[in-house]
Amino acid sequence: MRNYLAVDIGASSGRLILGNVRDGKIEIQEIHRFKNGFSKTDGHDRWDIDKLINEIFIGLEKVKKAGINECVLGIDTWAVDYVLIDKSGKKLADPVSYRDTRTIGAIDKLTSTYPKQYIYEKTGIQFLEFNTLYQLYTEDKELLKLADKILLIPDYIGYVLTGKAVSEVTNSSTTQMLNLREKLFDTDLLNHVHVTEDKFAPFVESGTSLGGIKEEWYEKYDLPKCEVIAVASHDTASAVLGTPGFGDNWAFLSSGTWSLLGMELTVPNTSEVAYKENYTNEWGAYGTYRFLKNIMGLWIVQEIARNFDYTYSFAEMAEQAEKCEPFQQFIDVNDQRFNNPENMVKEIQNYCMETGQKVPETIGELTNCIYSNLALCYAIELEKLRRITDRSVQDLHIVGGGSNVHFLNQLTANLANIHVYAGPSEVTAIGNLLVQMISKNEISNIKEARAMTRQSFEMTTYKPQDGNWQEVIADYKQFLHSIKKH
Ligand code: LFR
Repeated sequence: MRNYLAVDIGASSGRLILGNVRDGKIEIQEIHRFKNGFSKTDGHDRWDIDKLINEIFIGLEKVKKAGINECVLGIDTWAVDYVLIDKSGKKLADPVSYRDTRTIGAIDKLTSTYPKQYIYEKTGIQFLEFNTLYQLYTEDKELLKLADKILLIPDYIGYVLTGKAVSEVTNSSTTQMLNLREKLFDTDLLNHVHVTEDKFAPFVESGTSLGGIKEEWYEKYDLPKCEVIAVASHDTASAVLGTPGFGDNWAFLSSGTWSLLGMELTVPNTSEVAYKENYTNEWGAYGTYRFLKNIMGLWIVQEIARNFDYTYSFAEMAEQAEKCEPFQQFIDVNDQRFNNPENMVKEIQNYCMETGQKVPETIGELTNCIYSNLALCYAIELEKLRRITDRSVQDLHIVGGGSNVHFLNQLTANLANIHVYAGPSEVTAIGNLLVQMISKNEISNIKEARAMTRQSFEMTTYKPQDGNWQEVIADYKQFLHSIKKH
């Protein structure tokens, strides 16, 4: 039996998950879990990338201790952020987080000389101020000059482990610098941010082998023999691969630090309406596209937890939220003020005060306020998704850590009037493992992989319940309309 290992690192935590195929089912086991987060150094919010790599080695040593001497390994992380390395392969600085303020105003600045819609038609990627395009635009020019290569986070980790540098396709697409038609970095866009194509490592498909771990790491640590595979290295790409959808009429909601709501397409949609609604076409593994919308997601809840000094677990927060009445206040969860405020609780309370609404005070009220408004946002975006793609969406698969929040799942089913399947929660690691298993011919393709996922992991179903949901949605839309006017 072959052993597969998913290294899955999100913005708030990372884990190493061991996977096997046994009797036609996928089995997973968590080996190691650790915290992640950015902190201010040298004037910017930065990730501690060395610490993350060290955690991978700790996890790998645990694997070896468990008696596993050989495994395949894949790495996925969040998107858009990068490490600059010099000619000798050394990092020039710790990577700046996409939540850093350096890119504020960058979209307007760049697109004042380069039409927005033109960029969209070329790349199919939504305008988010933190896209790599704007990060490079605002990057320290001296540092950029010193850089031999720009490696996105999972590619950098793969490089440190194996010595082989690549630009894996799923994550590369999130830079907003790939040309949909040429299937390469768009040189014209690169010129605009003063970057040349040779600063990127060779472009590879998901499933490409990077070879073994470098000898020097075996000298330093007691590691199993590993072959590293560039999986669908964008965590959302892995999550969508791991989503056990069936047929053509399902949407996904990858629920973690971000809520990514969308559909898998085989042809990108860069229509006028997709552009206006700022939907993205991120490239998936095996020729697919993730047509989706970024919604602020559980980041807000994570920040509330932090403001309360982690007195409450997420399960306790959900429990308290459920005891409160939903829809006590409307907020636009995607308002930029919630991107990285000093204090999330105060930010929410100020928002409610400024808009003349009841101010949430307790942990239950605050969490309820976020869940209620996330569910409203999901319902509205699903409506848009149907309209833009002209497809009927019958099922919604909620996957990732957020799929454990019963209250949010039920609210979503009610407001969106849709059948919700919740789970698996470790979907990203599962998607990571699936690409490894397909590469090793243990599974033939993604259709078979999804069928296996359906058989291997439990899902909870939620059916819409009776209620005045349409009225609530109408009130919410009116609220959004009114704040836009101000
Ligand atoms: C989710 C995610 C999103 C991306 C955001 C920033 O973890 O990867 O897909 O838009 O983080 O990288």
